[in-house]
Amino acid sequence: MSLQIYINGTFYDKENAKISVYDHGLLYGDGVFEGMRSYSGKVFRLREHMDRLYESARSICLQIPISKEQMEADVMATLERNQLHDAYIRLVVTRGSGSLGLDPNRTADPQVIIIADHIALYPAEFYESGLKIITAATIRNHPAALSPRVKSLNYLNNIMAKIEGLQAGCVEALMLNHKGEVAECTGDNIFIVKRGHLQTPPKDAGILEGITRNAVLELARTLNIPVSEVTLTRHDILVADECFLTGSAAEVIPVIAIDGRSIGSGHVGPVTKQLMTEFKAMVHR
Ligand code: PXG
Repeated sequence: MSLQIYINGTFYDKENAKISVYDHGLLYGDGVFEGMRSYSGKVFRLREHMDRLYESARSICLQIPISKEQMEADVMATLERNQLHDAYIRLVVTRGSGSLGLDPNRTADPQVIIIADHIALYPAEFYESGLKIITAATIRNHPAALSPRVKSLNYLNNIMAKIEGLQAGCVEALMLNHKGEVAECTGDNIFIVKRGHLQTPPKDAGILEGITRNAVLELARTLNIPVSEVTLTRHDILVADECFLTGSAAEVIPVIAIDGRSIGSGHVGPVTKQLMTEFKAMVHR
């Protein structure tokens, strides 16, 4: 049986899961999304993903046609329908189709799409040896242009930075904010360890408030690792003892070099290793 895709409460074969070319999600990137993971049939922090999705939608004046509870149930139904236990779940809500033109009032039918698929993981080697990343010249969205807190369908900004990374042979790239401070990577939040102290940029650095980021902050507190959300510059990354990234897809992934320069020993550090192990345990609890 082919993969079953949810669109507005109905399941379609992957080949037949289609939306209009007039959809403003396609025409203008007008919509919001979430990327989630399920482990042994349980979606990690489903409620937090729902909260962020509905906040993203509210921020762009998009009324999601179903309740959070219904959406949660529909996510679970999509997993079940596809008999997936360890999956990647992409939830998309578009503004819907309408006439050409930016005016969102000319659309009437927001499309709710849920795709549950096998997850394409980074190779194990990245976790064992760590990633090498670069600093992208493309900065993160200016918060006064489009808040980075909104997980919108308009990801070109991050895609441009991703292209810079790929052209330099790196799968991730660091993005600075409009003030030149460290924001985050193209699809992951960033942490450093300095003298045993865990640090990550604050929400107002112009980042997406990652659900994995928040889980790692919680973990650190329970493990009595000193932690702060503090403004970081590229200098702080260059002189850090350890560095790692967090994201639903990547989980906790070590970074051992940036812009061709080793971070700390140039090997995966002990705090990073501890948090990788503890996070793995956490998602299965
Ligand atoms: N920053 C940005 C810009 C992101 O897009 C994160 C941080 C990490 O957030 P979470 O909540 O996942 O810890 C993201 C998340 C994909 C994909 O398909 C992207 C994300 C998550 C899952 C899948 O590219 N980005």
